[in-house]
Amino acid sequence: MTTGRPLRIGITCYPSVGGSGILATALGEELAQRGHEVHFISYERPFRLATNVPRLHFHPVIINDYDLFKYPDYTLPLSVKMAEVSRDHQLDILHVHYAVPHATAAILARSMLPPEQQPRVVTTLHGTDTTLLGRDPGYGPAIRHALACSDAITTVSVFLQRETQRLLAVDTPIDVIHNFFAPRPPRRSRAEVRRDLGLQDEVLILHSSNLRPLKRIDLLLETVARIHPQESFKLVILAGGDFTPFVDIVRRLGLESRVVVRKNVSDIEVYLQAADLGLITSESESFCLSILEAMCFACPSVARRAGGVPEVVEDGVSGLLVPSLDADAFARAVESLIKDPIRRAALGRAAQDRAREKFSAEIIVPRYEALYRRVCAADGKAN
Ligand code: GMT
Repeated sequence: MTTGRPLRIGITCYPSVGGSGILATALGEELAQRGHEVHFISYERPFRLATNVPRLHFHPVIINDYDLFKYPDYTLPLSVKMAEVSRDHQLDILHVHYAVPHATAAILARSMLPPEQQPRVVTTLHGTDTTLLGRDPGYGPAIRHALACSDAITTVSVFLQRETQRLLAVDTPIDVIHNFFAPRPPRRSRAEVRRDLGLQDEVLILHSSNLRPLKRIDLLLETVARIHPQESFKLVILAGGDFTPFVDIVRRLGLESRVVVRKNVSDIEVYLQAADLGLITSESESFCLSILEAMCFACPSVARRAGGVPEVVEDGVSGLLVPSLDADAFARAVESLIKDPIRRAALGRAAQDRAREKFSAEIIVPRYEALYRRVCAADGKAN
């Protein structure tokens, strides 16, 4: 339960499969459990958002399709809905996850309201909103403006804090609040899931991502094709995107019997508890929630040493980090853990301890609450 009066918090995020939406959803649920009123505002109900939870509300943004527009606009209807929810529910805070277009919409929403009805705007940057869109001349100035107008900015890693300062020249202090993951009890047993996947003694390697180019699915497949012996593992890909472009690579590499793809899985815990090893071949990650999800189930990952990943995984202690995007180096690291179940289990235990000590809801959610109270106290709104 919260200390101080419960807050009224609006949260906007992408509702579909993706780390920023998962984090925002979990944060909203945790805040509601701690006694705050939480209002999600998005074009769809976030896919992991529980129903029938006290103090948790969802407000859909309706987008009309006008022939006049070549490209449908989301930012304006979103800002109108944000202003409406802020006014009707007297929001203290509008917390937006992923700057584009959410932060811009929040700033616009706030300026539509009279001063006494304006919520404080907190923007959490998750990754490519800085590292990709922040570099784009068509977006960078708008992102910088929205950040400058936000009452607080957070990033999910020190890496992303520095990149935001470097690429967007932001003067406002940026708080680093790492991600957390609050696993739900799996709805099926490990043995059952492994049986369904056709597994016997093979090591289950798990990859979970939206499959975008930055995730380097080509390298992931190239890596597993180089693991010896091939019969020692199966790779399960939890795909939050279209896998069709990679089917030919699977065929060319002769991986048909080694790779299982599951699409748009919402109860990822079912697979996390069945996995032995995570494999992430992304060029960069500001944090990599997928690694943390696996850590919570004592499953260590092999990943590239880049971006914010070293803040999550200590190389050789709670996982293995590979210095470059090299399929052989990834394959040797994975192979070493396939062959050494005792080391794998030790890394997994350390990963789980680290997840609990550094990246649990108990540690992270109070940091967001403290931030909300700080920005509200700045104008005497909530104490
Ligand atoms: O930034 C993105 O590409 C999308 C975003 C998402 O919604 O999954 O991913 C980012 O946010 C996640 C949650 O904070 C992080 O775990 C991911 O590392 C980060 N992705 C990148 O930095 C590429």
